[in-house]
Amino acid sequence: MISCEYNRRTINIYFNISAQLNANMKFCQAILFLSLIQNGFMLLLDGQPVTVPTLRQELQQEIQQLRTEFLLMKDMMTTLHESVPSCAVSKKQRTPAFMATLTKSNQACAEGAPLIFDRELLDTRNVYDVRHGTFRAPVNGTYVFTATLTAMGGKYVNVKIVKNFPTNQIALLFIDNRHSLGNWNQRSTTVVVELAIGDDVWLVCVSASEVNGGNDVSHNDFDSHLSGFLIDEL
Ligand SMILES: [Ca+2]
Repeated sequence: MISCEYNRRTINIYFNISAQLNANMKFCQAILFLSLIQNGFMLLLDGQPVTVPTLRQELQQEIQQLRTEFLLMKDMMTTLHESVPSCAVSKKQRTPAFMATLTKSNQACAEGAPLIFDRELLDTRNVYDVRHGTFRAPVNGTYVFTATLTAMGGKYVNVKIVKNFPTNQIALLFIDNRHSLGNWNQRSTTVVVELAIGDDVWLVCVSASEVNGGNDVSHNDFDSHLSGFLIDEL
């Protein structure tokens, strides 16, 4: 506490942190300056008379002490972060999210076979296995998956999104161009599912299909793709 006495009136100033200390010190010194000019003045610090230079020195020492304590606390926080990564002060991990495309033109897919999106464009938490076309949930939570498929004219596509087992269907994409030789079609589906950590999601061909993709820096590169992300961790 700093006490400035002026005409029998006492102004007490309390401070807790160094930022306020600087402002309070200037305020108190201003009161002292005005008082000396007009009516005479006595300044007490903790009940003892002090001069301005003494007061300044006391305050500078206190500021230095607060700075030292702040640096010590900063070191303690760093140590805590390194020793307990999962605690509240740790850095937040990135949200799981991936995006992959199909690179092959008119990719054939047999009944019961996986449809593998083989060009990975995004995978924030290493959740998508581009070799097998599978997503694996890194945490319990609610996830969104979107699949987009393109069929050339005359082609047929019947593909499902599955969870953990080829028989456990959670979404379906169907395109029948067999009687429409000149027309291409592109279709999408989006599904929202709850997954437990370790659950797998991938695409399986319900019956023999031909899905169009591309990898020649053209619009065909995005004919067919699969993406997914976490929206709410449980
Ligand atoms: Ca990956």
